[in-house]
Formats: sequence, structure tokens, C-alpha cells
Amino acid sequence: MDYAQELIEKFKKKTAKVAVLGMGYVGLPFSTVFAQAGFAVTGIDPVEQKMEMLNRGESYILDVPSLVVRQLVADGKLRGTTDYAILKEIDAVAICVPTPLRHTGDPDLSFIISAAEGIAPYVHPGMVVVLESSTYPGTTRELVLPALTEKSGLKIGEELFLAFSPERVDPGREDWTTKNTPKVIGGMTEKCTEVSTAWYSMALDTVVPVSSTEVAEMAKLLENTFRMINIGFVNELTLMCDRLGVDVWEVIDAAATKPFGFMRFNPGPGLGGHCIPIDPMYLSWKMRSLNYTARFIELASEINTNMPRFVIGRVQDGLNEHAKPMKGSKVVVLGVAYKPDIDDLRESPAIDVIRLLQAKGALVSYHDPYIPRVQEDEWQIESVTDLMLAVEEADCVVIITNHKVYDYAAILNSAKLIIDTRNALGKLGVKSPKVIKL
Ligand code: SAJ
Repeated sequence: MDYAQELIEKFKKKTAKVAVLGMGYVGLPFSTVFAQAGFAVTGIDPVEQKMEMLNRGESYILDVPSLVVRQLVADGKLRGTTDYAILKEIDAVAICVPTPLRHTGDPDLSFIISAAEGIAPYVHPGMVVVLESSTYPGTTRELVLPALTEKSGLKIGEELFLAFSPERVDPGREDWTTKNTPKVIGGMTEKCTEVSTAWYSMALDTVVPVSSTEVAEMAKLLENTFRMINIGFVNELTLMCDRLGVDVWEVIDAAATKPFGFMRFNPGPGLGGHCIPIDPMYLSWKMRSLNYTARFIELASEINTNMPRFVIGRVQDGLNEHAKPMKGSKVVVLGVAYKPDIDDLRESPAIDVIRLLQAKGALVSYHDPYIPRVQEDEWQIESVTDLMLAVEEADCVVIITNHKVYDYAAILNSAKLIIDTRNALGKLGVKSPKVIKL
């Protein structure tokens, strides 16, 4: 039996049964795109409430309209379950589970391991599995392959097909979507690449096969480490310009006029999000196990994680100009989401800034139209409801996330002192002695 050919035929006829493990900001969009392409898709997620919402035709991910989910569920093309047992009827599985960091800064591979172990009892000849979660080079070969083949005895590349394809979902982005963003995919064997490419090509506009799972895993880490290191560099440039008494924002504006050979990055209060601060640490961790120090990553990480302290220094300098000690001063933080105009708090540097201000005795409040409450292990605070009153009463306003909805002119008018870590006012052409930039 040529299982590869049999699967490719099923993909061409759209009769292959598809499952997605992990129905979050990657898995749900992935499921709807493949269901819209004509496949019958089953989402599997341990959170029963999410699967019940899905089966009621309701979306819980901003990027996926409920209308789309409702239509696909009504057409019998999409359903959700918490039960892995359906995998015995499934031909093609995408694993879209989280790959966070532990508190120690080491990779947390528990979600990938439990997904692979969840599939293992149901693997059968004529099945393809693709790992989508960002991870260190070697994960698919070292963790997923043994979990799927050791007990089953299935022959990889003949009976069972395994590949890696990095997710490239940017929540909130509308121009590049799961369907139209080019998709890299690398298999354990040539047949694995051929079968997984045939599957993905039936739903995605552009599929880019590469020679191995490690190439695909490493490509993703290059993409996001590139950003993290360059953000770290402009943050270090900020520290240098501070000592030189030069406006780093003007320097970057000037350099960005170069129409080739330059790519703009901006300084900030630190690095947030579920990708950029995390993915590179998977690479440096793997390299340490090979007795190699990924110096660029470790240096950039050190600079980025120290930016909240630099912000505190700016607040102290500003209050000092007003002969106010940090202790007892009222400081309001504007914007706590990790980047503008979204409701995602993950790894946000705003949390570090708030903690450091509190540690120095400042009376800290925050406002964020997208995040009503911040819950940390040792404290919880709610967003102020009357923004302009909070700005007026504050001794210092700190702009951490420059949401578009803010009326910066009104904030400038009411505030006594503004620490602008995003040059939000500078971008509006505002120059004021009240405003201190990074
Ligand atoms: N940041 C800076 N300076 C910059 C750019 C970003 O300080 O010049 C900060 C942001 O404030 C944020 C963090 O870095 O806290 C990450 O920002 P990001 O723009 O990289 O946004 P993310 O984390 O949502 O990154 C995602 C990534 N997408 C995927 O991994 C699929 C990334 O590869 C994309 O390039 C990025 O979106 C994007 O371009 O929007």
C-alpha cells in the first residue's frame, strides 16, 4: 500500500479528515481556513468552554469572525471536541499548542509533549502530523517522532508522515493572514515533505518546502530573533544617545531616510508579546546544550529586559526636575498591552514598569482601554475609568503603549510631566518641556 499516494489523493479530493490540536490564536484561524477550503475539520482543545462556544458557532479569537465559524459549523465542516479519541478516524493533524518559557527562562515543552502523547494511541498507517508551534531546532525529531513511532512501530515516511511548519500568525493583522502568508514546511523525510506540502497547498496560497524539520524550525527562529536583536540594538542606541545627549528618535528618523540597506526599529520600554521575547530563548537554550553561547541573543535579551529600569530612571529624573521624590508621587501608566491597539498583556514590559515604580514608593495607577484589570501573583489593579482626571491629578504620566485611541493633545494639555517611551507626542510634532522621551 502506498500510503503517501493515498493521502495525496484524499487531499486533492478534499476527503481527508483534518484535526487541529490546540485551538488558540493559531489553531482556530488554521481550522477555519482548511474548513473553508473544503476539508472536514475537528478542533481538539482541553478547554471545554472554548469547544462548546465553537460548536455553538461562536468565535473566541478576535481575528476569526463568529459569522465564519457559524457558517462552517452549520455546513458540518467544523466542530470542536476535547476528546483525542476522534484521532483514530483522522488523516491529517496540525499541532498548534503554546510553547512558553518557564519562570527559569527555560523552554516549557510540556504542551508539545502532551499533544504528541495524546496522538500516540491513535496513530495509524496513512496519517500525517505537522507541528506548528515555535520551538528549538530538533524538537520534531527528538520529541514528536519517538512519541509517535516507538510504541506504534509505524515506519516514518512510509506509513506515518511527520513535518514542521512554523506558524506566522500576527494577531490583529489584516493584510497578511493564515491563508495568504507564505508557509514554510519541512518533513522528516522527502515523502513527509511531499505529503504535508500536498495537504497545505490545498488551503494555503503559498507553501515553501524545505529539506528538513530543522531547517523549518530554524527559519522561524531566525525570523523572530532578527526582530528581537534589532530591537535590542536600538534600545542600546538609546542608552548611548542618552550619554551623548543626542535625541535617538531624531537619529533613527534620519537613518530611516536611507531607501536601501536599512530597516527601522524603534526603542521602547522593553519587549512584550508571545513570540519575540520567547522564541529566541528557545534557540539560545538549545545552543547552550551544545556548549555554544548565542551571544547576540543573550546580549539583546539583557538590554531589552533592562529597559523598564531605564524608564524608571527617566521618571525619577523628571520628578526631580519638579523637586518631587518618587516616593509618594502619583504616577499613571498609559497603555499596558504589549503593543498598541490590542488587548494582549503577555510579557508586557508595562508590568515590570509598574512593579519597579511601586517598589520605589510611587502611588501607581494605569489606564488601558483594552485591559480593564491587571492580575499578577502578588497584586491586582484595575484600569482607571476617568483617564483625564487621572492625568490631571498625576505628578507624572508614563506612556508605555501608544494606543491610537488616546487624545495626546488633551493629555499634553492636562499633564504636569510626561515620560513618553514611544515618542507618541514626537510623532505628532509636539515639542514641550513637559515631555521627556526615551
Ligand atoms: N517593539 C519595539 N520596537 C520595535 C518593534 C517592536 O520595542 O521596533 C516591541 C513591541 O512594543 C512589542 C514587542 O517588541 O512589545 C514585539 O513587537 P512585534 O511588533 O514584533 O509584535 P509581535 O510580538 O506581535 O510579533 C509578531 C510576530 N509574528 C509572528 O511571530 C508570526 C513577528 O514575527 C512579526 O514580525 C510581528 O508580529 C509584526 O511584524 O507585527
